Amino acid sequence: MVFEGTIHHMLLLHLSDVDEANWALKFREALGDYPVVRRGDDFDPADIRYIFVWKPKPDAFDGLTNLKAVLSLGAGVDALLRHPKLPRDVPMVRFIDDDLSQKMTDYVVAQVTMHHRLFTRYQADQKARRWVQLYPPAASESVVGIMGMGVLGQHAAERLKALGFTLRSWSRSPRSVEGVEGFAGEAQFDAFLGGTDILVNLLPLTPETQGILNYETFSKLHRKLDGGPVIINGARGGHQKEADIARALRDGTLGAASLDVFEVEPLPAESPLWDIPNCYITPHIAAISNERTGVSYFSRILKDHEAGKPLVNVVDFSRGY
Ligand code: NDP
Ligand code: OXD
Repeated sequence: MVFEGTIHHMLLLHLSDVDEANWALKFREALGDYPVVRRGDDFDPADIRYIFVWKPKPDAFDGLTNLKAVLSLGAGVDALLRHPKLPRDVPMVRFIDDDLSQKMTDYVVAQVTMHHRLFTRYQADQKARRWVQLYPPAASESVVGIMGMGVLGQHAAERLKALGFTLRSWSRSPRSVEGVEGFAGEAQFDAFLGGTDILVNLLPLTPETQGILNYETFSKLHRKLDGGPVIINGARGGHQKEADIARALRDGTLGAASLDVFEVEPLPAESPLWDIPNCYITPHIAAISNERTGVSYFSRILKDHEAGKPLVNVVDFSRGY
């Protein structure tokens, strides 16, 4: 592939909290003679055509006057969209990847099956040396409600279906997926919750979905089984009200919670959630972007775009995802 005037076409990496040097190495291998630079390198910002970002600093977009696309390492772009200097006239491409979907599904399946099999209850019994045979229901008798029926929600639904769970979903627009009862929009939210035993959150964080995992939501869930309803949040901490989760876990409105994301990350040491036995905490590791597949995905997008093809998986700024 020939890039006209290569010196004026560059990819800039601006990644925080991940191994940027390694990503740069892999991008250089994949892109050949297409220049790849990092923040500290000597380059003219006007030469940057693509910026690949994760947790960008306030000056990330300064001087990038010839930017053609913002490439997001994250599948979720909520933080990026809140960046005060994000150029709103430049398209943003988010990460969509089989490896990422598989990892998120692994997380969701692990948590759903753990709660379905009453793990919280048996762990407490084990600690108390108590032998009480309480039979978990069949998978088909447990209704898993997935909020967010996009790339990740649909992937998780397929795997949970194969395990025999009864499934329902909630999205912004109606979604028709075989074997999944679909609900859409605010008007159907309560009906969706009313039949859900185990609630899985895979929504993007937008002004509409902020704080959606709150006490009122929990009190509308269905599960009457030992322990009560369960929530699993693999999406964003901004979706949840942690004070409400702690209260609901303590008063029995919720039976258990699996949380991968938090209002403040890292979760502060003084958070009450750490000490609640039926709260299962993981440090935002449900689905970490893979360097190999990430470089392959974004290199393909960059090369195609340089060759005149349209960008794919472009974020809709008006929807916020
Ligand atoms: P998608 O954009 O593919 O899917 C979003 C889904 O949410 C769509 O079904 C959409 O509805 C629905 N939705 C959006 N807004 C609303 C609303 N107001 N009411 C009801 N439904 C709504 O996203 P992905 O599946 O790729 O990713 C989901 C999120 O997962 C990401 O935004 C990110 O925050 C999180 N994530 C977390 C990771 C982790 O490690 N913890 C890793 C990767 C992602 P519609 O179908 O009508 O458009
Ligand atoms: C993502 C994440 O959005 O890792 O990809 O949270």
